[in-house]
Amino acid sequence: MKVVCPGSYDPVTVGHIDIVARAAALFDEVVVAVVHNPAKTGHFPVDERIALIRAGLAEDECTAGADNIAIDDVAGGLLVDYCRDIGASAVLKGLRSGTDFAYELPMALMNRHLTDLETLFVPGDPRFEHVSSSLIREVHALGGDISGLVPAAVLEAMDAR
Ligand code: COD
Repeated sequence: MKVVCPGSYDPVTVGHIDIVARAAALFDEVVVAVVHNPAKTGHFPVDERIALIRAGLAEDECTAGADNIAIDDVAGGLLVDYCRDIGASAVLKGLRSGTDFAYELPMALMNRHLTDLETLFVPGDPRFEHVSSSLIREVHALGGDISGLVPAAVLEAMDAR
């Protein structure tokens, strides 16, 4: 069974890597889909986000060398159409809190309404409950220490900017 882990990944964090690692242990194929609006520039360009995900997966002991994880660039359009096109049966999302669930549930219901695409939720690791890409960007920009919360490659890329 093929599952998609969609997100902005701007940038990838240890919370994302944990969810992808757990997906890879459960499913035959995992596609990390970097979903973005081509009209908007994020913090990192999409090709760099993809390179950082690749580096982050290679750094992690659970995902290093895994041959069932692919990374894809999904520019615009509905997630349900992308999943149908690549033959994925479900999307998998990590939940940090009830707030995440409140944000995710309408999308899950809409996706099921549109094409019967199922959304599966896994509880995020409580060690990373406070970790989001936006907080990582903000804390780093203000000089805070984000080591241990992002792959080393991400820290290097953020320091270099
Ligand atoms: N622990 C566990 N899970 C985490 C953590 C953490 N520390 N950090 C993030 N996650 C999970 C998030 O809960 C989310 O499930 C996933 O990782 C990705 O997170 P982000 O922040 O990188 O990405 P988002 O939330 O900005 O991505 C939103 C999507 C791009 C997936 C969404 O907008 C989408 O599906 N868009 C496609 C267009 C579409 O079909 N729209 C209609 C939807 S009904």
